[in-house]
Amino acid sequence: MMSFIVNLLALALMGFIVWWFWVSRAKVQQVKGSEPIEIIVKDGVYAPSNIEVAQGARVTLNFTRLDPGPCAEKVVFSELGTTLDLPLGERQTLVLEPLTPGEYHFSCQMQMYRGSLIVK
Ligand SMILES: [Cu+2]
Repeated sequence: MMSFIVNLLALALMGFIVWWFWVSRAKVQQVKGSEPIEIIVKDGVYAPSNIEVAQGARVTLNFTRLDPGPCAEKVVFSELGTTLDLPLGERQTLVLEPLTPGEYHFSCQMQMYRGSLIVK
């Protein structure tokens, strides 16, 4: 009986690990070439929040804000020194020239909503 419980716990742990890795990988959206990326701002998050783009490609980000919170009204790209205003319900486009490889963060003004752009 005891070994049955231990096996069951081990199985549950394995399931949890598989789920954890699957979910964390699913959070990164990979973009091919220079196709535009649609980002929805809703319920305190950017979806997708982790975006991977290829080096040398122009990056087009389309933000649509559905979150009425005043916090969501601007998206700030701190490393790039760029800010984009996000009127509620309107799709706003930001075009970035090819970036050097690295991670570029974007957030709301108070850094509560966060995302990153990974250039590889
Ligand atoms: Cu905020």
